[in-house]
Amino acid sequence: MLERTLIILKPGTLQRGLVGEITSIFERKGLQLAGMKMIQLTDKLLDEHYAHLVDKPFYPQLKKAMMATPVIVCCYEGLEAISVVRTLAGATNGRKALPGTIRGDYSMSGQRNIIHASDSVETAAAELKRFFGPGEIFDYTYATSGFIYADDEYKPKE
Ligand code: IDP
Ligand code: MG
Repeated sequence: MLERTLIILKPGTLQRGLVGEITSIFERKGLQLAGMKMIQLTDKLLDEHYAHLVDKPFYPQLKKAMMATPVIVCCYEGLEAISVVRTLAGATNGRKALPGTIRGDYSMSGQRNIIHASDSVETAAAELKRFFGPGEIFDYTYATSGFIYADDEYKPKE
């Protein structure tokens, strides 16, 4: 299924000068960039986004770190994009994530782990709505689709 997923380049990605390197991983994989912008996260946005973590003892620290600088939110599109990006991201804890994954290659922390990636169809839809307004996610034909997918996998509309 053609899916869209949300990726957040966390403050560490910006501070460590890794924005280009990390986005190039998605580009070279063949995912299509459908939206991208720099935003400052707020208490309200983070309490919604991390609703499953608000009661955890590490939450205040996580929130502070996520608001330390602006972040870049990205929407990438592709066949099974949600699970493809989760696999590229690797395990939550950078020390445990496998080499070859983004967290495995670029992080040493269970918390400062470089990127966020949506984990299901439902969360992707809710997260994209949370971070992108109307008109900020774009439909356009990726000229190279025919070299990324076989015709029986995916064919863009003419
Ligand atoms: P995910 O980012 O791999 O989906 P979640 O469990 O949804 O992992 O947690 C969201 C974020 O909260 C993680 O990416 C990480 O930054 C932070 N986090 C999760 N578990 C811990 C923990 O045990 N200690 C510190 N930070 C954590
Ligand atoms: Mg998560």
